[in-house]
Amino acid sequence: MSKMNHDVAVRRVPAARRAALAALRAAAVALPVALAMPAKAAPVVLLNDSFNTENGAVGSAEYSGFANWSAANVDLLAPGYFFSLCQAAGGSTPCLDMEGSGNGSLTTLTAFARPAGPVSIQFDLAGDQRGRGNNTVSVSLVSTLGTVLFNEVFSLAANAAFSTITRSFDLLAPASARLGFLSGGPADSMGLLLDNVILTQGGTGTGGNPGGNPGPVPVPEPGSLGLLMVSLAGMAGLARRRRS
Ligand SMILES: [Ca+2]
Ligand SMILES: [Ca+2]
Repeated sequence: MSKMNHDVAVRRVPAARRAALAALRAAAVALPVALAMPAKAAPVVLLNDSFNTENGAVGSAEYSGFANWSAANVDLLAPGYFFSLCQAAGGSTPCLDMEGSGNGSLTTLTAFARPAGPVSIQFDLAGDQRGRGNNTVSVSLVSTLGTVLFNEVFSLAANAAFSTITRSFDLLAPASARLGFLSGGPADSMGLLLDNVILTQGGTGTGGNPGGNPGPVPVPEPGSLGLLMVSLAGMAGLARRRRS
């Protein structure tokens, strides 16, 4: 095609057709961009504590020698001290009774310095297994400056077996924060049972069962997926027009 003929051809293309072609060209450009988008960052496990090796796996009342936690009024339930309660709740490894001689507390020794972005807290919680009601556990993530970044109070029936609870949320700003568990309810030396605490940056946890399940497989963001579909449709349309 000579330059003159080409210019004439361009002028004869209706405006709507030119706009459509421009959109298709844009989509064709967007396709490699969509494919080149980095995969969603893999979750980073900041803490994964089964309590299984505490105190040489020997149960202890008012245990405070935790590897990862400062603690008060928390019982380590393991062979030698009421391990049967963990088992009654469906567990097979040491767990914690969140109420020792009084309501207890656990706070991570580490203040986790985190950028803004998603954070997940996961843990297994069970009833006290001794017929006591109204026991609670308050779960919190509190910055070293005292800002409460997350707080929720959980309550379970006395006979409730372990269930895995996961909470995910976004840190709106960078923070250095500690994870804490605080029990409440009637002071009767019987509290909710806790096990398998997992703190994750950037996604959900790695599974609450002893041994841990693989984390969820990352899927493309809806935004990039939509862009990809638009691009593929555009390429297909362009190919059809070239054939016709
Ligand atoms: Ca355990
Ligand atoms: Ca109690």
